[in-house]
Amino acid sequence: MTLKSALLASAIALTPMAAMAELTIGFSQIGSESGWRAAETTVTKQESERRGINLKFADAQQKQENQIKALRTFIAQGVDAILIAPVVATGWDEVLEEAKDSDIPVILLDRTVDAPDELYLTAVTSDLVHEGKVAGEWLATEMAGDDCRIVELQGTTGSSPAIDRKNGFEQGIAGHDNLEIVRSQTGDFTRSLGKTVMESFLKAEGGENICALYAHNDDMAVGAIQAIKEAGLAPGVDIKIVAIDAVPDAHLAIANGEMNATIELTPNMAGPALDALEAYLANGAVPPKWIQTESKLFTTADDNAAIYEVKKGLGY
Ligand code: GZL
Repeated sequence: MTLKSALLASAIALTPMAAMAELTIGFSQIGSESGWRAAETTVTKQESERRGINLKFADAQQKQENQIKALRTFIAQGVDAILIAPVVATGWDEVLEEAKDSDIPVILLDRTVDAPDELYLTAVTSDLVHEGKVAGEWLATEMAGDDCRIVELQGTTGSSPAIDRKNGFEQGIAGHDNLEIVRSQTGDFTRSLGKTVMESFLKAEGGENICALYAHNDDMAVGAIQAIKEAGLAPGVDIKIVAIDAVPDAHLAIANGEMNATIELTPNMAGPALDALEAYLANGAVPPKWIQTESKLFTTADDNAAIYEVKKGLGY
């Protein structure tokens, strides 16, 4: 423990609430590419306010260079800690070293980085490979041996969820020779590009030759649903659809028979992150390098209309 964190720990130990209330934390958010991302931002601000934390928020507009600039600004300002959702997995070593040299703990939210783990305090994420595997296994069960030509909408190129969810899905369908991924392309986690790329899949393959869509997030799936409808096909029936996030609009699509399954990703990564940070700063409790959030499968068997009503007011 460095002198700075020792002094901070002693200050917090003496007046825990007041000291937490004086914490200033920099948050480098990717942007607002999806409903889930918007919810994560909302929840992070709520969790910070609840703890009396002064949160400095920086929206990177999907650009890594903007995140690196934001981190350097936070370091220059001498913040007490940094939260970052890293848009891609590589290119962080230098700026994370700078944060470490300044004794500023960094916590990763919802995505990981290809960097030595001593450069960050902990990562709060789901098991992204497991999410993809659950999606693949769901489709294998759903198809029950029938042939199925699958198209895949990948997340942001080079991001850990795009890499891991693709690998996980391939693990989930492994051994099922009736399942084949015939097209796979990034939709960058957005509805608009998800729609555009799905239109190109339908044109290239012919809608009647596509059995299922696997999208790395619900927003791309919702965009694809629009494309499938405009092609005169029934999403959820002519083309089975499985995705990840479990945002309100995914539950609504499933309730309406236009989508078949989604895997939930909690938008509350900040709660566990700030709890770990509080314990670290207060008494030097070093958290595990990975704080895993749970993943739950939702299908047509669930009361998606009711779940939609609950979730739609939660900041998505
Ligand atoms: C996954 C997260 C992804 C969401 C998308 O942990 O990084 O980013 O699944 C978001 O909705 O764009």
